[in-house]
Amino acid sequence: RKQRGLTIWLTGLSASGKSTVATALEQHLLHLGLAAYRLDGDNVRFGLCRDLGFSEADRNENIRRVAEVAKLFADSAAVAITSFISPYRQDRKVARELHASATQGGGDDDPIPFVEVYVDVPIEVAEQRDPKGLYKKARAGEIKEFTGISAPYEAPESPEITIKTHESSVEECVAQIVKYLQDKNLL
Ligand code: GGZ
Repeated sequence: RKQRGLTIWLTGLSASGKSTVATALEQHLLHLGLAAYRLDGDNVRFGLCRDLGFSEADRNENIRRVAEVAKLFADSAAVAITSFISPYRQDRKVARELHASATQGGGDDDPIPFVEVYVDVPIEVAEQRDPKGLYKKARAGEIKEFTGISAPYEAPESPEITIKTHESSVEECVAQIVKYLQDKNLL
C-alpha cells in the first residue's frame, strides 16, 4: 500500500525545547530509514514567511503556511515535524483540520495523521534558560509582543502527547513520542 506520512506538530514557549526535541526526533526517524523533515523558524521565517513578524495576524498566517507545507510533506509519505510556538489554539485547530480533510493521493481519501505534541515547561524554566537573551529583552520592553511575557500562549487542552523537557532527557522525550507513534501504528 502507499506509504503514508504524518505531521508531528510541536507547540510550546520559546526555549521550551521544541527545536532540540524535533532535531533528535528527526535523526531517530532518519536512522529508522524513514523520510523525516523538520520545519522550523530557521528554515521558514527567512524564506517562505520572511514577510511576516510576530503580530497576532502574522502568526496566524505563519502557522497557516507551515500547516500547508507540512501537509504537502506528509502527503509525499514523509514525516513532517514542525517546531513553532504556534501560540493560538485556533491556529492549531486550523492546522489539524487541514490534515483531517486532506487526501493522501492514490485514490484513497484518508486523513493525514496529525499528532500534536505539547512541549510543556513552566515559563520560569524557559525564562531561566533564555539561550538567546530574548526573555531579558522582552522584560526590558525591547521586544514587543513576546510570547509568555507580552503576548499570549494558549496551552493545548487535549494534545496527543505532552512532554516535559525540564523533567525528562531529550532521549526520553523522543522515546515517548516514538512509543506513541508505534502504539498507534503510525510508524
Ligand atoms: C516569540 C519571538 C518573538 C516574539 C522573535 N515572540 O526561541 P526562538 O526565538 O529561537 O524561537 C522564537 C521564534 C518564534 O517563531 P515562531 O515562528 O515559532 O512563532 S509563531 O509560531 O508564534 O509564529 C524566538 C523568536 O522567534 N522570536 N520575536 N515576539 N518569539
